[in-house]
Amino acid sequence: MNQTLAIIKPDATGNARAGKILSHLESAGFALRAARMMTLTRAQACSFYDVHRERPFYGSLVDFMTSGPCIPMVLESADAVARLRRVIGATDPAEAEEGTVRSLYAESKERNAIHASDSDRNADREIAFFFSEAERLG
Ligand code: 3AN
Repeated sequence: MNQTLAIIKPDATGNARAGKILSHLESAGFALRAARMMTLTRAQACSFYDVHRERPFYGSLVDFMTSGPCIPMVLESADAVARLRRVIGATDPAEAEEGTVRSLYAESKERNAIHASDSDRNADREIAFFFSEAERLG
């Protein structure tokens, strides 16, 4: 068993999709180990997405991610990082495989409903960004 970080993004909390997405993830076999609802500050969003600082969509991404509440969560399963990436689908919902979270609930490449860590190393960093050891092991 290992853990990964997901974030239900502000588009999904804003259009009442958060519960459906969480249910989808639990039905796909992930155990919810920690979660909270919060509105990211600009400093938090900039830091979280620092790897994308040079990308043309960075400013817009930070605007979107601070536009409303999001729900960071720790999910656990065997092969959690790769499995969650498969379950959420491609970044662009138009390219996401049928039945994936993004094909069902995302609006666009930017407003794409959910984030998931893309490597074990980033999962460790992203989990630690939002949750203390006590919160995720409790
Ligand atoms: P993923 O979330 O599938 O790992 P990344 O890491 O390439 O995708 O991008 C991080 C986030 O940046 C995406 N979830 C999306 O919200 C946003 N993003 C990526 N590409 C674009 C784009 N071309 N236009 C607008 N936003 C984008």
